[in-house]
Amino acid sequence: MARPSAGDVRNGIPKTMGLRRSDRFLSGLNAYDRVVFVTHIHADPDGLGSMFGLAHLIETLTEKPTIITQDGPISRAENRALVDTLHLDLIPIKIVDWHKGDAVVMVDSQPKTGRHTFDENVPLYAVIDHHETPGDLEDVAFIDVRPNMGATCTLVTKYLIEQGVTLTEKLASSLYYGIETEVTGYPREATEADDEALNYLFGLTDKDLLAQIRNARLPHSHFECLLEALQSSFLYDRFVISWVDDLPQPEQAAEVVDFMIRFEKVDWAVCCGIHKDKLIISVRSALPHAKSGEILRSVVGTLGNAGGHDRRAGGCISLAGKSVTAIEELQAKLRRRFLKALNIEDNRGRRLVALREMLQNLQS
Ligand SMILES: [Mn+2]
Repeated sequence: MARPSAGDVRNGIPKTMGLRRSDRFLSGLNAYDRVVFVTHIHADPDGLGSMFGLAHLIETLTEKPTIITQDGPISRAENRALVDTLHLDLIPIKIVDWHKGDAVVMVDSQPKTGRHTFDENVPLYAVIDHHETPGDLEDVAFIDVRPNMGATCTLVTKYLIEQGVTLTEKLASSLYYGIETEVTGYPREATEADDEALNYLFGLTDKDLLAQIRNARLPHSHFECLLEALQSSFLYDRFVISWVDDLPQPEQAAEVVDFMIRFEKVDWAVCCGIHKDKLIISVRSALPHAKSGEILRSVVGTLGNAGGHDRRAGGCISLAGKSVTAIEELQAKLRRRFLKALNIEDNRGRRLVALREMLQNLQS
């Protein structure tokens, strides 16, 4: 039998007592006047779909108003397309006027993991997530954290099915895309529950809209960033590390590693890049049970924050200074720590594209 989740234990109500999680989630809201949804900085489709799905659940079954917030910019082209084509109404978290009667619901993230810019002292009613990265769940009344699920949107879809709520095309498309983006890649980080949710949602989606989101048009900076990453990539055994000096958008580090992990000669891809006063790190692995999140957390250590899943992880480090030496030292430190964590000999590495070839390309 599956181990009970933190939610079951903390609330002292085993599932066998018949109260479904979605019932407990909804009944706990009685004490509040309004529901405010928050997700991690630079929201992704899983966070957006989860907020949108739960807001629909609450608005259908209760009289409570809901607001969906946005923490920091959403810049990845597909994620922008999701917000724009579905006309998601997002309130910048900076302008949220927190009320005493607010039930704050955090999805696809956990408190005090360095992934939020709003006041850490704002009390949370619920945390609904699937990350392995432990957050501070003290004093959170409702907890449903299931790291065995591929997506938070899967949990939300289950709540909606349990409560018999009818989905709009727009909502089904957003939940579907939220799950799809979390379980792509190989090996898949998906369970039967994710596939059941995808199956359920598929017939309800707007396929043209999904195609429009998946094939979102890319900005010039996307190609510049990829070129810089390719030219700076070094291989160490089956590990490739790429550097981008100036990441125009923080999510581009993830786009680089999504691309690099397809390389047949590597099992690990890391991209580090500087965005404003932060060093952004993104990791992908092509190995099953790779524990990328844990590895990245050990590599970053006290330098910053990190977390993630088995195959995918992300982190960031606040830069004290942006001098070339300071950044080079940090780069060297991270590279050494990655190689150590992955048990790869720290030799000189070799360039993915030889310098001579780069120069020849420029001359021809
Ligand atoms: Mn997620």
